Amino acid sequence: MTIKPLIILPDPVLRLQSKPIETVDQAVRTFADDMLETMYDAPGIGLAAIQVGEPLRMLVIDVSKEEEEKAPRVFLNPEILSTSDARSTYEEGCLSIPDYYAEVERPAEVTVRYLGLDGQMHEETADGILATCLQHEIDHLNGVLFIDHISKLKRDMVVKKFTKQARRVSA
Ligand code: GNR
Ligand code: NI
Repeated sequence: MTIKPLIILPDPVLRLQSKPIETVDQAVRTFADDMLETMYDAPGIGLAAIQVGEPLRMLVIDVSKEEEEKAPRVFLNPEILSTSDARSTYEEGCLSIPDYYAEVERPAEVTVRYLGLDGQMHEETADGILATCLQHEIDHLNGVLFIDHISKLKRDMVVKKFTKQARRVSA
């Protein structure tokens, strides 16, 4: 098991379109384990493969509460089949945009189809933080970040701050 370094804004890698996973083989299972370990170490409640530099349609999620047992989930090639008209707002953060949080409104419920590590297709309707997290992660697979859902003024401020920070770090 390996903790992988996270890709941070404004790295253009975060804007790539991720590619479908063709077969569930040992390499895919090992990579899923590495992603889970990286997510728990961060810590975060979700992680998309592109956040560790792999443009693959894989995401991991664990929305269990601290006092509960761990509930690691792996979604391969997830697709949103439908969304509710009802919306919900959560304060979102992203491991690729450390220490920045903003409220984002999204559909309150989503039905997703995905390939599991068992090699089978699954369908599931999610609500609450799982619905929000699935949408946040599926956005990553399409090169979309949660700051794309806030005002341009706020987004420009965040991108500018992280661009300056990246310049300082590499200088
Ligand atoms: O750890 C995370 N927390 C979070 C909180 C609210 C909405 C979405 C998230 S996902 C985020 C981890 C991450 O960046 N996943 O891509
Ligand atoms: Ni994120």
